[in-house]
Amino acid sequence: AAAAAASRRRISSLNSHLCSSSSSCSPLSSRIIISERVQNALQNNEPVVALESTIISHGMSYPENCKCALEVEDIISSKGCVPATIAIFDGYVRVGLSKGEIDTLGKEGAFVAKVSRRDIAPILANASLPEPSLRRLKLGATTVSATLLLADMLKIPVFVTGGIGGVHREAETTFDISSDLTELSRAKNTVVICAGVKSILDIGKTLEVLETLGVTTVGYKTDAFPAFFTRDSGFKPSTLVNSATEAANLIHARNNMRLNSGILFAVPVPEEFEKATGAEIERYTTKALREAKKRKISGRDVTPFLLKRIFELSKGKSLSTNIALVKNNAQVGADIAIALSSMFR
Ligand code: PSU
Ligand code: MN
Repeated sequence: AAAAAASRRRISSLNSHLCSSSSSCSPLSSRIIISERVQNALQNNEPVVALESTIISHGMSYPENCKCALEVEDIISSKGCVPATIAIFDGYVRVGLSKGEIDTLGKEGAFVAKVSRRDIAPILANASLPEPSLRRLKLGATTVSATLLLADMLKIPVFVTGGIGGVHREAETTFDISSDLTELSRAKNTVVICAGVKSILDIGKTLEVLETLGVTTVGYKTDAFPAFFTRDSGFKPSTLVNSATEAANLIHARNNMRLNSGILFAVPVPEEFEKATGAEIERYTTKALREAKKRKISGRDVTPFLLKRIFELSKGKSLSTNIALVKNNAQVGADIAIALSSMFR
């Protein structure tokens, strides 16, 4: 009860932060609990970097997932920013997690729901069930789409992840297009930092849909759009920046024009990690895609299945590249968050 009261107090003071700059504003939901550290940083306009939790529960295996999540938080902290990992626990969206909570998300894989925008209300409502079942879980890991909409609500300027969802290969028959793309088109306060789009997806179609949705795609120090495990997908982003300061200028121009649409920064994996994987990963991807089709895997299970199979087939090689690029993205995200916050000092 004391914790709930403290969190209510924090929310009401955060509401004044959220409402200070615009005339049309709605107070924050009572279903959101923000850690004290994140709350203080937001109020003092210190740089905060949001992080997703599906990458922990469904994107990597235990214990590497938790180790990676904590190391990413440390990288962000050591740069002088505040990390804000987002997930859903027992009826509350939680922003800023403890080590123990991150461990739970990583360990309880099967008992953690993969939550995109459409799943937020049901999982919050499940908290009132006397007994949760496998189909109605209370613990949720948020995807890029859910994390982005929550970060945007809280005006957290930067959100770092590994790879985003996109248009799946053969989407012309399956219609499988990640809600990450729609959410990117809506994000007016938060930008996303990723390592491009995995070739489990159709990268060309993904970029076409992002263009249609009005999302600015930005190569970070490159004019090649990266393909997650490799530095060049063969496709081009819509623009490029050569530094965190240039990135902050771009974000400022977007905000200043009130464009209300998203920006996706794509940071290529550092070269030394690309060499280890490239062509080999493509073979495993093709194999994993064939298996998924044969087993009739669909809906939200597709992406986790493919990621898991590629990790297995590459015997962990793809995992070490994945971890390296997420950490690299964390560095870049922190730099951009710092450049942005120094513009407003
Ligand atoms: N791509 C990755 N790693 C991931 C994901 C995608 O390389 O962990 C996760 C992210 O959380 C992303 C989600 O938001 O998968 C997309 O799922 P879907 O394709 O079902 O929208
Ligand atoms: Mn999908």
